[in-house]
Amino acid sequence: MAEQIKITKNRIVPLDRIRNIGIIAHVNAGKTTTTERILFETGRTYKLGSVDEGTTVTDWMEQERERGITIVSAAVTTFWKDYRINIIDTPGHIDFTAEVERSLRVLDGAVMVFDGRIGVEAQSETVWHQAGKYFVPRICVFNKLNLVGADFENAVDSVHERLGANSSPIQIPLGISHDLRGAIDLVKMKAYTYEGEKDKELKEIEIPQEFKKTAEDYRARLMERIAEVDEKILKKFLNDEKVTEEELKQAIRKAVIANEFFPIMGGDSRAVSVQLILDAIIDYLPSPIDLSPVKGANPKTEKKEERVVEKEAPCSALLFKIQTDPYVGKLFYLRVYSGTIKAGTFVYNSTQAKRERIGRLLLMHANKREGIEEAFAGEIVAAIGLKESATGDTFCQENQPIIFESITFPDPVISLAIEPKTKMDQEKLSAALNKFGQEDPTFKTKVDRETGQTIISGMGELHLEILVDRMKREFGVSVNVGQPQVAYRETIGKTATAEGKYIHQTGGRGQYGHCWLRIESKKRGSGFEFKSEIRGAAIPANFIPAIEKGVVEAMAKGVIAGYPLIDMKVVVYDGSYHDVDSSDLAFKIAGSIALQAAVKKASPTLLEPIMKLEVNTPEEFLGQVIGDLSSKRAQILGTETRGKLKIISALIPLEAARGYATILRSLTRGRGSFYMEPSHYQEVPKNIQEAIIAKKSG
Ligand SMILES: Nc1nc2c(ncn2[C@@H]2O[C@H](COP(=O)(O)OP(=O)(O)OP(=O)(O)O)[C@@H](O)[C@H]2O)c(=O)[nH]1
Ligand SMILES: [Mg+2]
Repeated sequence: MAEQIKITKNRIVPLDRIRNIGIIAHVNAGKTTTTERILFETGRTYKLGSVDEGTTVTDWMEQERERGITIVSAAVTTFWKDYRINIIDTPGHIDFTAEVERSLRVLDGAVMVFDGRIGVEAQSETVWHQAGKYFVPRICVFNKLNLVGADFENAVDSVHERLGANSSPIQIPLGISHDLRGAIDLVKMKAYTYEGEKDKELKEIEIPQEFKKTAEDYRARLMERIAEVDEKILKKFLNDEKVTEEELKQAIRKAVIANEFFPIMGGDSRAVSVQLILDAIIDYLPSPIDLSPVKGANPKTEKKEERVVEKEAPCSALLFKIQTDPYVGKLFYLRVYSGTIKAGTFVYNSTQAKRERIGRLLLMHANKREGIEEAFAGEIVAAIGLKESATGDTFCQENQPIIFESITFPDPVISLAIEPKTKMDQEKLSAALNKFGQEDPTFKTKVDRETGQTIISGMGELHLEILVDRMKREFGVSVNVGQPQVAYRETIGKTATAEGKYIHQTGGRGQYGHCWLRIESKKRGSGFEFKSEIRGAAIPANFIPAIEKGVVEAMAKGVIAGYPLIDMKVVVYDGSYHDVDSSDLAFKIAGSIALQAAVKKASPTLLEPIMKLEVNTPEEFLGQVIGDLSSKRAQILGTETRGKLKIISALIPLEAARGYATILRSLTRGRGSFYMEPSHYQEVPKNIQEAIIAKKSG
């Protein structure tokens, strides 16, 4: 049974005492470790868990515990000094980027964790910009400063250099590596120390003599950076007037919330010093009201509208995640922005213009939950009982509709053919695929027209491997798995028009669907657009959605090699109908026929995923590594030196980068490492294209 717990006896706190925080970072930086220690320090867990032993609260899935990585983001609630802190621990692996994206969409602030031995890494940059897209205020934490090779100075510089962020430490470590024993707070100008990882107490002391000069220098730098963005501090700074602790704190807070300043701190995430992170979250990251009012658009008037973040306002919420749960069915995660949502009542899904009943409401704490009657502005809760709502939908009061900006997810880049081992597995497989499709917007599935095989696609090999593993464990499905394939796309090169006719009139009621389509190429990454330019009565308006459906279905199937068509605009501009014989079905088929015909005339072409690649290698192997990349259709963007390593940035087709881990290992005798993530889609060179199409058509 799912454990029932009392998460929050005193969950209702004033809005300015709520923090909705995400922990985000490069893979393996220490997010889960930090979260676990936070739960320990705040008394939510009595025994400190460890990623390495598979005993943390937030990595609760079997696969997470076995592999020591985070796969799904987990929300936990905790209390610190009368503040309620809701934390979402996110995965770092790029294959699970959807989890980060949706978390960032609904969080008010983030703690960005970096490895203090390396500084800002390639993926840190990606996550940083992802957070920037949603304007999420961030605190930078460098952890693992207790380990050999930790270098705080270098880490601080890397934030400036690689992220271009206005940043400065608000705390510096007291000692480094084996000698790390606390931190110095540059706002209070006090030191905080502890003995070792087992120590439960953080003691405030005067700054030790040998650290005074460094602390003063760093404080001067902090003042300078804050003066750049705060007039009041600037004035005092120029006049050499004293700035009080409270004034500085308020100025930092204001600048952080405005995304104008990013405070840096650091330490050991496995020590009592994470209390300092908790204090920083309270002091510098926004509460829901700091971000009030929230903005959206009225679906009827399309005018911009706002909602004040308070309990009494008209309700509004965003559905950011759906998760199937073995005990209660589907959990729909909502961020409530304004007003109050009550269990057992109807809310309006303004994105789909449908009413939905909220059966129950739950507060989540990793995989534990507690039933509640009402959810208030500022909260993140899970609802049960919704039927048709999808990730990214807005809920609101029906007579005061608003739609918030939805969430966009990247396209899958890699696919895998799977085959159920027995007939019984087939049925269970459908259930599993259905569930994964709903939970995970970066997971897609389809049946290959020629082979009849089921093709699943996702963000990377690890992503698909985990899903196949979950099929086995959660659904008891055994499947044969093929080799991973690159997920190509199709698009068109020019405008074309074509006719689609589906007309059968042989006694009784016939079929009559007829339309003319014009298709136009769109900018890469801009997606699909459908428009009707039908004037007069060529086709009655009620059949237009059926044509669109036919178009969408045909696009999903592809035309030249069976890969989905993307980045195009489809306009229906003419056609005809029959009073009796016309139906949705006939127009849908006509739409599909017209689309296929038009694409054939529009210079169709294949697109392939291009990956952003960063390789770290000792200098002695630089030549070989670059040589190898050049032979793989890679485009070298540049090389730089970081410490003893050379860093190569490149763009490389995913197809050419397969098996790169093995290749790099042999090229660099195991001393090189790399990071890769999807960048964009690009046209496949014609000669390769022909080979792919030939292979596809047998
Ligand atoms: N000594 C030390 N080890 C740490 C610290 N933070 C994390 N670790 C170790 O680093 C490894 C990765 O830590 P995680 O907390 O799983 O990292 P993560 O960022 O959650 O990883 P993903 O969620 O998979 O991206 C584990 O072996 C931790 O024990 C730290 O501050 N000090
Ligand atoms: Mg983790």
